[in-house]
Amino acid sequence: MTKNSFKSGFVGIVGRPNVGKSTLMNHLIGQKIAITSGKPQTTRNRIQTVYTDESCQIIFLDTPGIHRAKNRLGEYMDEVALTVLSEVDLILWLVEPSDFSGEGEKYIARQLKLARKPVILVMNKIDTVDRKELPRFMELYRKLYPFDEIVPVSALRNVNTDNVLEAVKARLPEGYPFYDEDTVTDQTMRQIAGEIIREKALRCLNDEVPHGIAVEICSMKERQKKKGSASVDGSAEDHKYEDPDTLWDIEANLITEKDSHKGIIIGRGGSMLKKIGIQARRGIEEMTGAQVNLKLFVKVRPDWRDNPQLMRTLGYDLKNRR
Ligand SMILES: Nc1nc2c(ncn2[C@@H]2O[C@H](COP(=O)(O)OP(=O)(O)OP(=O)(O)O)[C@@H](O)[C@H]2O)c(=O)[nH]1
Ligand SMILES: [Mg+2]
Repeated sequence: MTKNSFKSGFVGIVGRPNVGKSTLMNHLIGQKIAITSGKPQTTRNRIQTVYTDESCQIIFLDTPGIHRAKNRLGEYMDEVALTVLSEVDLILWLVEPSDFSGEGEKYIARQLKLARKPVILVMNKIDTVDRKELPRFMELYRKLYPFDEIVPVSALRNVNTDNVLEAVKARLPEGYPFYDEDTVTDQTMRQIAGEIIREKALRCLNDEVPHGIAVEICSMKERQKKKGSASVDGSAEDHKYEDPDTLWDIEANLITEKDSHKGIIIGRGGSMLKKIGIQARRGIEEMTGAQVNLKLFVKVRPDWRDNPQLMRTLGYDLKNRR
């Protein structure tokens, strides 16, 4: 491989909350790394993933949705997203297909102008509208910013996502790969496990409860199962695991801001916590390919989203950004 025949670079995925940034990134790399949910402000940190083929390597940086922050965690998330604009070779601005563009869109357009990078507008969720409307929506966005290209897609239904890859490839600089071809993400198993637990909590809970949740992995240890022993829960379904000899013991805290939320998270007779725990265990088993023994506890940390010290311990630290 010569340098001239290969392209590589960093691509930031930005936009308002809930427009499908993480869903798109997962589809582009063909693996679920970033968690997704129907609730806005799901992604809280920058999440790097790597796509490699024979002609290019694209390093995607998924970001928190840019929004009007209501607490320090929100300010942190906006800062993470805006910092990415200066770190990348190319930007994907994701929007939903509509004729609405408000202060949020104008703010993002201003930040893009300051960044002075090539920008591709990705109009996502086209499965939710009449296709005949798309040219009109695109025209409205074209007035906001001189995009290098506009690509309509449905990340959820995997429609046109190859066109995003092609549009990115066409604009990547020539260069060597930054990572070996087996590298998929910068996230550790511990971080991904924590995010899977948070995703299940986000999806199971309603109203304002999910936004105040954080996950703390207290311990995550791998051990060899004793030969001939049945599964921990006695189901003896070890054949379903890719790695049937390994068992992960995980203890984690679901952190919440209010005592009243603690009761909701635990649920009647512990039913909600059990539901979140079962879904999270299955998700982590898919990720590790091995059996998981997950113990979940609920802890109250009043107003942690406005407490820089607590935020840092929960993984939201600009100086040591993950
Ligand atoms: N109908 C439809 N829904 C989609 C599409 N892409 C994503 N979604 C849904 O939109 C919701 C938000 O998706 P995410 O990928 O979490 O959005 P995000 O932009 O990463 O959100 P934040 O991390 O909160 O900024 C989820 O319920 C997705 O299933 C799409 O193409 N069509
Ligand atoms: Mg996201």
